[in-house]
Amino acid sequence: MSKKTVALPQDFILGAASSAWQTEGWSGKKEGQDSYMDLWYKNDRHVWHDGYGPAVATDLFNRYEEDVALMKQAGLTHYRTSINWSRFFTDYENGVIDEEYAAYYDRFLDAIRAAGVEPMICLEHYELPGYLFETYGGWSSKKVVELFVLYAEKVFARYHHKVTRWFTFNEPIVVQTRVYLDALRWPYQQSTDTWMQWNHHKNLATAKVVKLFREKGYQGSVGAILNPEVTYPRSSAAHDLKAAERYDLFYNRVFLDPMVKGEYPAELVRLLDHHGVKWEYTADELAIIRDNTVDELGINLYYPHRVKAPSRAWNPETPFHPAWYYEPFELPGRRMNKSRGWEIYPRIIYDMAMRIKDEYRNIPWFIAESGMGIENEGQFRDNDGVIQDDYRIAFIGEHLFEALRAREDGANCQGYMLWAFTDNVSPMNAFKNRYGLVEIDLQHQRARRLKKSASWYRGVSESRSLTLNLDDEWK
Ligand code: BGP
Repeated sequence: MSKKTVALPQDFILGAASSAWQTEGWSGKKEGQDSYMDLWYKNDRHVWHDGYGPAVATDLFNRYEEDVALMKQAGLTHYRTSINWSRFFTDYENGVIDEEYAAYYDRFLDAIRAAGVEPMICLEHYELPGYLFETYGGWSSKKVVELFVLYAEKVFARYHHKVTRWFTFNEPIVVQTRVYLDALRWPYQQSTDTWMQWNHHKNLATAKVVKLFREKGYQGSVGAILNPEVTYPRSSAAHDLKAAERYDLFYNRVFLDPMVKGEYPAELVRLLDHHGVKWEYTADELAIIRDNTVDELGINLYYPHRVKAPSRAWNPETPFHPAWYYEPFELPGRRMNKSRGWEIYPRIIYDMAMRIKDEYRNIPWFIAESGMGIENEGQFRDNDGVIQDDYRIAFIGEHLFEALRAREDGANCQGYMLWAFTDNVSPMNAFKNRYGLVEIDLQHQRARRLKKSASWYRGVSESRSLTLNLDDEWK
């Protein structure tokens, strides 16, 4: 059996991620504290796998002590999650804090830190308050930008001595893409204008929060967690290259450029204008974005995105959608995670790292999510009841290796975080695909059990070295 071993730099993050809405459950939640995700679940429960959703999730709210102990056992150096905006206030307009929820969060953060794990906190991981969604159309409204800044102000004031690494959003492009561009999620409205307005307001909100954090003089940093997709063209022919370049503009650079370089790509603005996409922005807003770029990025990387030039003309009755410029391309023979339908291609980590190094001033960044959701994981349970997730160990090993290789080649990659720490609730897929180092056993009152990968992860974390079984890669 051939093996190779690589060292992890001493300060390299080896962590795991999750979010408030996917774990905490509704215990203690008050009337009027629904998030957008809660509203979607309440309005459209039949699309959620087996009816599971945010209502109980992993019941973290009641079980965080147990989970924090497991963080230690899994060897995490860092843990990323979010604060639930929709539960943090009883009055979003006036910033009246829900003391009960805020106190829970105090205890949770204290426990994480006491376990020697560093918390990293997102202000929003899709937990836009339902009230703001219904009253103002959510991120369509400049009022909501102001209320988000108020929320950030209150959160920083309360927790700044417990948390130093903050992030405004997790995957800020996702909700509006699913709801307004592709109309795949409740309330199923197609409006490319609204999609772009949400994009802009989330960029603006990020810059305003960065500004606030600096003005207050808090110690630490403010970044964002983005999900740019490493986009490969089908071929090196001009029409396929253009498809990839346009995809990159609409889905990746729409956040990467304003957040890191302080401005929207001129070509993106031109194309939006050309296709009549209407979004409201002012010179003052663009100046705020220009002057307040983020300190660091977390990047979620799951699969490669492959495109080709479109083969059919656009239906003139269909409003503009970026797919005007591309069609998905499936690489014959690609290696797949069949449960999730995502291609596995660890090289995306290295390629993204080099792009950030060359095009985004080598800003500090880390892999904020990487992982493998597997259906029916119970089939891999051994006689002792432990899930033998060797496929996850191989997946992490190969992806982590690419991060370390990139770092040796000058990338400013600060670490690797697995999605997810425990199994949890995915949008719609709920508990179907299991991602965790820790199993949540739904048949036994959500009992927690470390999977084989958790012990392996701890070994890597403690030894600061990764050993890859090269034969595994080619099975
Ligand atoms: C990311 C989200 C996570 C998580 C993950 C897994 O996009 O930030 O919240 O859900 O994807 O994907 P999925 O839940 O779709 O299987």
